[in-house]
Amino acid sequence: MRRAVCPGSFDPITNGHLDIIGRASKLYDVVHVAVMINQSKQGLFTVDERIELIREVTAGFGNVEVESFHGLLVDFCKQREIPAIVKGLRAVSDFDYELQMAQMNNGLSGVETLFVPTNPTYSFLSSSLVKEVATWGGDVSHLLPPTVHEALIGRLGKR
Ligand code: COD
Repeated sequence: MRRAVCPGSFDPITNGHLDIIGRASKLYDVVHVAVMINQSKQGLFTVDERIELIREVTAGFGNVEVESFHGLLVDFCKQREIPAIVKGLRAVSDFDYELQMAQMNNGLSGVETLFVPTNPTYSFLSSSLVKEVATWGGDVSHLLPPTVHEALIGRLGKR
């Protein structure tokens, strides 16, 4: 069984994330989506809400498992015998930090990182940018799956 993990904060999942997870799901038998818990970062959505949204929008792929993890990504991989991390690369600006993490993770445990070039339609897209634009009333409906967009508008409306 060939396994890989797509890790992230996913606060919330965007079409950019979904594109990478979908492409990984064609390359691997099982793709684990790991919502990594960062206690120093207050999210707009709780970890459980993010998991729920990811499960809903990845259900159609048929081979995606979603869970949260508190700790090092390499420990998540070790516990589940996952040899590969799949990451999307948006731009050269992503590369420096992604390379550092890939080398650190490989040095810590031997896990490999595979980079998938972003779909050009989503190369500027991040969860934080989507939240900022939506907060000020900008239209981000084309950048998120419909259920995620609905949840985002609902959450921002309640604040
Ligand atoms: N197009 C393509 N890919 C995208 C896009 C897009 N528009 N947006 C995001 N992605 C991909 C990228 O690969 C990105 O890395 C990933 O989705 C997740 O993105 P975010 O923004 O949800 O999450 P980040 O960047 O906050 O995630 C960072 C991690 C949680 C992966 C990282 O901090 C981590 O591994 N933490 C665990 C603790 C750990 O092991 N630390 C040591 C690291 S060496």
